[in-house]
Amino acid sequence: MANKYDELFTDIEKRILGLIVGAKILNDLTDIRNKYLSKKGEFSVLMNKIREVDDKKAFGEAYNFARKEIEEALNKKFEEFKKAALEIELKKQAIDITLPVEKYKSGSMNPFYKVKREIEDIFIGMGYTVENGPEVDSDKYVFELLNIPKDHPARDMQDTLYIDDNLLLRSHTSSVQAHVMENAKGKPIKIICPGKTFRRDDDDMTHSHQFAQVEGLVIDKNINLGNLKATLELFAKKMFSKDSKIRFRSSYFPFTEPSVEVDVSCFNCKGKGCSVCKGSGWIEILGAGMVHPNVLKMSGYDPEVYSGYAFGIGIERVAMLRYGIDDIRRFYQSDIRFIEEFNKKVED
Ligand code: FA5
Repeated sequence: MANKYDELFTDIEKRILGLIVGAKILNDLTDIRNKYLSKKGEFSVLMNKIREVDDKKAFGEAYNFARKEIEEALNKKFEEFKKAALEIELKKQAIDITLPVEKYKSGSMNPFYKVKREIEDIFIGMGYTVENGPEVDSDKYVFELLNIPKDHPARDMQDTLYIDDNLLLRSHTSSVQAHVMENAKGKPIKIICPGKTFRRDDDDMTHSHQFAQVEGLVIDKNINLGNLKATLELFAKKMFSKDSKIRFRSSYFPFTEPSVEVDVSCFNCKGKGCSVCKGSGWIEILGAGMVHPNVLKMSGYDPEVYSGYAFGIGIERVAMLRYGIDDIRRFYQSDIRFIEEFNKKVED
């Protein structure tokens, strides 16, 4: 409420309020506070005059009223400055969500390895274990223990790369069969062995001098051709499509008897005939057969008690069919555009 001492404070209050309004930065306000409102500040010391006045209560009220107005104006301005400073800071830190995102580059797996893993998964699902075998092996394992003695014409079909008279780059993963049988010491076997193979083949769209196979070997009592067929049929259905069919064509491998080439119904035309299957409706993917009694005998299994089947699947060929890849050489050229394109296809 107004009283007779109000005027004592009017001028100085106006001056201080003017300074507050004109303050440009936070420090200006601190200076004002120090200069006028600190213990010995110009405004604070006016309180000392209370000693000289007759109505001390009214003087005190007028002083406090003016001081409160100054403090309120000062605090308000402090808040304004703090808010402005915060806004500037927030703007600096703000994320511009309209900026284009930096493309996240993730690597892609070569389709060859995708298919290799898929093949492994399918057979693991059927109870097979995955074995490894040497890529450089001796004549004994690559040929002799597979019933391919020296000078056997079957060697010509797989003419391969020799390190010396005895050591060579394996021409098929079948070389792992005798190793596995040796280690199993007459016990039942159910394995697959994926790996690189090498042949002195001329490279073309479907042949490479280095390629990969998955060998399968099952040995136990009462294993028959029906088991082999059922296994490969399931493999084809899981690998290609549930409508896939397989066809056995009789063939010849010295280490199996009977021997078969296995075709799968063309995934593209469902057996009607198209350019992918060259009009036949079927595509060859592997060689297989019942393990030859001589092979069993040479590795310590009695063929009267044990029987078994084996198969050798060409991994690149399966990958080509699975993803419609037209040239086997694409797998080895490390062309990132090919791999990225393939990745898109799989994810679509
Ligand atoms: C063999 O290699 C036999 N060891 C398979 C086998 C195993 C038969 C067990 C019986 C029992 P073949 O030479 O047909 O068979 O090769 C098998 C598969 O390997 C072929 O069906 C094909 O998919 C692939 N293949 C063969 N040669 C090449 C090559 N040069 N380039 C790419 N893939 C090939």
